Amino acid sequence: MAEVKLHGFWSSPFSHRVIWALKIKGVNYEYIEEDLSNKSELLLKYNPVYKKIPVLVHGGEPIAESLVILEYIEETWPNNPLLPIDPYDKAIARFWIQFGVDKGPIFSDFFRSTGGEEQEKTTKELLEALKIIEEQALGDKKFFGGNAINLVDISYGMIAYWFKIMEEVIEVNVLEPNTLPRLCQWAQNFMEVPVIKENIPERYKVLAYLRHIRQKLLLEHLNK
Ligand SMILES: N[C@@H](CCC(=O)N[C@@H](CS)C(=O)NCC(=O)O)C(=O)O
Repeated sequence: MAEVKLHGFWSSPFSHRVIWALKIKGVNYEYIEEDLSNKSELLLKYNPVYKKIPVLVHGGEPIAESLVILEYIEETWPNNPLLPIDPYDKAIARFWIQFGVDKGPIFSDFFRSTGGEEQEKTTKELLEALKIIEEQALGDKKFFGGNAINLVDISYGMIAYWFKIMEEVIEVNVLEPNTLPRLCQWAQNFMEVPVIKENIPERYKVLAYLRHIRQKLLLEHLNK
């Protein structure tokens, strides 16, 4: 089999999407940790457009953007399918993955907001988006994929782990059993899946890292 390499960053939810998919498919790969403050020549060569991780390199050919990589993995290693076979069901799964992309900026706005009206606004927007995900995409299912996780679950994995740590850093709770009971239960179910819980960065390290980023954001805000 052609060699598979993954350029990633230890705390990145985007890297972890790819790691989870490769593990589920049983693909052996070499992991290359990038220093994002001093990106490698290879990363810049492989992803000259965005200069971001993750980048998957298969047989020397680079693929960038985590969701594009996930689709590539699904097509290249069709065992343990992560998308429905039925074209309509597949389109619906892709719709929800795209919804997550469209709502992505709300998550970073939530983390970047520094209190007051701005915080209230981003919290409200986030709650609305999460309610839609809970009611329309998840419903009463255990996972977005039904009884097992699929690419929708993997693409929303950030909500189950990193987002909870983000909430702790900024001391605002949105994903709570009284407001989003089914999504909370999904987060718990997702984190209990062996391939997920065995492949996440350590909580205390992510907490320290996000606290550090938050401090920098607050300082920037003060110096404006
Ligand atoms: N849309 C991209 C986002 C990837 C991304 O934001 N990667 C971050 C790390 S979490 C990165 O490489 N940042 C370096 C930079 O922006 O210079 C994806 O889904 O792969």
